[in-house]
Amino acid sequence: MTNFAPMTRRIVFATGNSAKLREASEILGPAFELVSPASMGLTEEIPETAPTLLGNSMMKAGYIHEKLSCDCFADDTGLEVDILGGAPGVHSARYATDGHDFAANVAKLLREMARAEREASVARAYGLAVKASRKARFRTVVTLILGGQKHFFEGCVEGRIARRRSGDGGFGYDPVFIPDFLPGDVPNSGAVTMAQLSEEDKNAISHRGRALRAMAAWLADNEA
Ligand code: ITT
Repeated sequence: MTNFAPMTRRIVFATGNSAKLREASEILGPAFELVSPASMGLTEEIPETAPTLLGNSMMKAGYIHEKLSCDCFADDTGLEVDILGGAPGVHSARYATDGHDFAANVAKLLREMARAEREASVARAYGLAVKASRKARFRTVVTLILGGQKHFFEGCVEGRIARRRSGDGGFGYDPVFIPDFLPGDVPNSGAVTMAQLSEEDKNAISHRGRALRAMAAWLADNEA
């Protein structure tokens, strides 16, 4: 009997964020070997100046495809907070500073939300029907470039923003994001943050997990 080893797809993930790369490798599993641009000698920052998540994910994947002429994918992720009118959204990486300062971004988010809640309570005192919801969502848009053609995938997780940080897993805004549901569609009654989940549990419910599993399923269906 002949045994065929399962094929591994080698593909460049157009990111400079090592936490994302690790998560994506876990989500996609051994069927994929993810390669970072840095490991191919491309160490400059990949531009992401578009006004939308879709535009930025296309820009990042397009940049790597142009430089390295290879199949690749990129994700652009934003945290959309209702009381902030959808901010920080596409500006999530550089919300507080020009760099990717996770702690400063979280501090600014909590400050801005406290300010918006104070404004809403003043408005309500004057009889205005102003909502002050801490509801939020992470949204990821993935652009895959395969044989020069673009394909798009999206993933989203609904939740709310905690009043203080908890947990040291994950990265970015995870310590203040409370997903509505835990794996298995279990309601998150204990207000567990994304940073308090194991990597496996975060990936099972996360925006990135959903978008990348959709990409992997599409590849399995559309390729020999
Ligand atoms: P690349 O563009 O190089 O991939 P980045 O960190 O700039 O890395 P994004 O623009 O997609 O990535 O993400 C914007 C920010 O959103 C990111 O810097 C984090 O602060 C936050 N973020 C992204 N994914 C997240 C996640 O899974 N959990 C928590 N925060 C996340």
